[in-house]
Amino acid sequence: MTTLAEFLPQHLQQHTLPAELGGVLESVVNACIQINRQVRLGALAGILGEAGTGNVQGEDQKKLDVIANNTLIQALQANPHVAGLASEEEDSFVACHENGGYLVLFDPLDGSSNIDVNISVGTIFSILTKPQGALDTASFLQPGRDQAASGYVLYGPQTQLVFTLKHGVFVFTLNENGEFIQTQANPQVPEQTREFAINMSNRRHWHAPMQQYIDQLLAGDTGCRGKNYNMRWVASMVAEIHRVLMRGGVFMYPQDKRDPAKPGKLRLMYEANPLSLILKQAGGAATNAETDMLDIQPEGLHQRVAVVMGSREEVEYVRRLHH
Ligand code: P6P
Repeated sequence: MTTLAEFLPQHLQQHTLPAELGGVLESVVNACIQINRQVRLGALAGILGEAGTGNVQGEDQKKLDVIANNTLIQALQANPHVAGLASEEEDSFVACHENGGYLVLFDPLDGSSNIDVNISVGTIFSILTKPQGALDTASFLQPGRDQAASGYVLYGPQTQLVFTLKHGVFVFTLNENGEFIQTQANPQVPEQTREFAINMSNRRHWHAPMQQYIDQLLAGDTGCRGKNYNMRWVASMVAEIHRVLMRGGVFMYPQDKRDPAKPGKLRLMYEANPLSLILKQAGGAATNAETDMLDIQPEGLHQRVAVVMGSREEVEYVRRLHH
């Protein structure tokens, strides 16, 4: 049974990765262990319900959104190798240590609408190398391909940590002593799938190619795809993507015709890029339906993007329908 504390130094050395990168990952993980304690207690800790505040996304914040956000900010500000951080919950980036070599972006508690009804939520993180020169917003606007590391913690029936330092994907499960124990190495996303995840209630708002694709899946073995499909929708991206990583599937949040200026609901920097890197490292695919997700040049910290990611065969099929 390998603990994270045993695994990380070996992995860093094996791939000649900086110890500081491991230290930044550990700061994120330690914050998530604290968040986990609050999530698990729920009402017993008096942390369910609305915080009575809103975030830059125009969303009402849950108490746990604020707690998770503050926990991560405090943990990262305490690490001298963190030059700056950007949170989905914060208007702009937060400068930390001038000589730090890394930037950390995170969605502190994704899927938080599920918290009050005891459905899985997660923390998503992305670690970038800080570019030379003064820190500003542009320092964070790096394509997903340039991430140094990314991952998530899923607060589900088990609390699991999944991350990549771009040399494979590793899965750890939190034990009763509060230690992450490695439980899987290099899961691979199956190339084919019979499972798709989408919020069907938005069908009338999708563009024609996505409507066409989903209708083909719903036609099952009577349609051109020649096989029956199953649908899942948890409304918690971390839970969906973990399922895709473990058993395949295609997760989609398409562009909505109602707002042509808004390419999608999900955030490029805090959701799409970190989770796309994980899936790509595990043999999956990720696009905005047109372009490889990791090639998109970000234009803003809170940029939104359409998302199609998971089993390669389906993602490529969707991409062809959009060309
Ligand atoms: P909808 C959660 O709010 C989130 O950002 C993702 O975790 C999730 O996949 C999606 O939005 C759910 O969106 O429109 O179904 O509530």
